[in-house]
Amino acid sequence: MSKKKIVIDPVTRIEGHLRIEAEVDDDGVVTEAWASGQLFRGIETILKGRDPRDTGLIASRICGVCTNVHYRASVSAVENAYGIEIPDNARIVRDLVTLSLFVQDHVVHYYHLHSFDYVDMPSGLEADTKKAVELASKYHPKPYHISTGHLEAVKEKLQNYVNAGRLGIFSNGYWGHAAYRLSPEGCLVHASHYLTALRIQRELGKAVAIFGGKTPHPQNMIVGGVTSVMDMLNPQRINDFLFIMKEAREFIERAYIPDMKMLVDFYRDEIKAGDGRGGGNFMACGGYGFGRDAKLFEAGIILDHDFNTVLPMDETKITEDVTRAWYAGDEPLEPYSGETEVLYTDLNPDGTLKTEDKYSWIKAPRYEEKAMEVGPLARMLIGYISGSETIGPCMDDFMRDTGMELIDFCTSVGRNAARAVEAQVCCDAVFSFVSDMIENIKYYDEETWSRYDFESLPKDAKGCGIFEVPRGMLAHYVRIENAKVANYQAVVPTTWNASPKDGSGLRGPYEEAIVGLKLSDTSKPLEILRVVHSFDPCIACAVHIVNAKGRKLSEYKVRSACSV
Ligand code: NFE
Ligand code: MG
Repeated sequence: MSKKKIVIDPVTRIEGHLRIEAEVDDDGVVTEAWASGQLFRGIETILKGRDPRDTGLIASRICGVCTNVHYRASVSAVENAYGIEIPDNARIVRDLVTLSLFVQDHVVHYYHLHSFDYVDMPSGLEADTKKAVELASKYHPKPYHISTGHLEAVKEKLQNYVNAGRLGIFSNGYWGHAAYRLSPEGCLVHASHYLTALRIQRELGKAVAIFGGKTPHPQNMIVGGVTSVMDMLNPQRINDFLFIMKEAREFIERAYIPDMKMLVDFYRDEIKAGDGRGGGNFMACGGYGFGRDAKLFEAGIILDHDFNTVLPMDETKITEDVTRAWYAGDEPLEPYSGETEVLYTDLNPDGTLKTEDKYSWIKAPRYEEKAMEVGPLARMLIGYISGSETIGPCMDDFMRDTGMELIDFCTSVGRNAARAVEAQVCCDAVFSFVSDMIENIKYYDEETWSRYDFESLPKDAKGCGIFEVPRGMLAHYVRIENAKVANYQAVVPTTWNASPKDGSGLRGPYEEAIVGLKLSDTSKPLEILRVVHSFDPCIACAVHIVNAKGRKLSEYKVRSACSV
């Protein structure tokens, strides 16, 4: 049987620069895959030699999508190194910023980055608006902004774009592809919510900025606490925040979750076929405490899709392997002593990856030598199986209404369903966090910063900041020597999910999830895009190149279309 190579470079509608190569047999089945991060990150190197109190602002620039999380992880790593406990209100304010980001990120990901892998948008023009209202009403009694009048207006808007030849960013979609299943009415409902989601995500950006100061790259954190004191004590600011979150909650309940149930209905065959199923290892560190003992996310490990057992997660078992990445070193290293020494070995003369050798700027993190999937799916599975009172009821509702089982979530469509459920869980939790904060303030606990004297802190220390962020578990590790940063490593969610193979040849999660897919048209690998997008890649979290003198370090050629 002959094999051919499919190259997708760049993968669009993600953050950053990702290349996928896949080997396909005569039946259109993917037999091997390689995921390659195409640019170098240098932030870890830039942080060396800095004052530990400054790392947050620099690390923040790792990414402007999961904005605030690298800032927070970095500040937390330094606090952990020095043994500084932050006040309860500071933690809540940090949680409010991060959780509103979760919701914004998830809404943007589904509607604006990913939905068109499932929604054949131009076919929405053929929809019968009355039938579209009936369809949407199957999934919620009061669907968000769905009436025949509103849908006629959406159709007209779409038609105007098409007539004017101004499909813009949509013009290169695989419209009409045989793998699309959603009816024209389903497409129209999605197109309508796509437009509404533009406004909702903008409002959520404001919510992030209320306590964060601005977004992207909020500026409200310092080692020891937060600076958003006036916002926290101003009832109007709290009210503005709650107002936006309430509006977002409505959108999630009446648009996002029902649209996801509709997607499950139309793509049930793909779910049952296991399209996009990965290796079955999941990991989460849990966190976000509220009330007395309750937690939003649970920590744990699931191996080989065994949903009867959640094993404890031990962060000391994490290593990074660079055998197949463009760095020097052939021993897996624990992150405190991790190295970022570039060893670029180039592509083949024909421009393809050296698939037997090094082929990515992304390192390969492993947990006890296993590749692990992180993210909303991992969190929802681990939380559900651990009996979480925050996650359990939302997952139960979704499973009851769709007939989905836990294994069905371990697919491309299922990852999206888990993400939608998580958006609901996060939105609900925000209200409890605000109540906790108001309760503290009511009893005169207005502390937002733990005082410390930098000069009397230890000169040598090491610490880590590990917590859940929209795409999975994020960890920053700092080693301080002589009151300066001696070594810094960030192990980022997309590093886990998009990792290349390791020294033993074990595939990363994207690669594992792509292998075995059957493509209906190898010249338009829509099924591969569905898998990759379902993880919500952010390669920017793994790609920074900075040279203060503006000297050219390397030249990269980016192809503008998918080539076969
Ligand atoms: Ni750049 Fe990020 C999130 C982090 S990604 S988007 O969520 O950390 O891997
Ligand atoms: Mg790293």
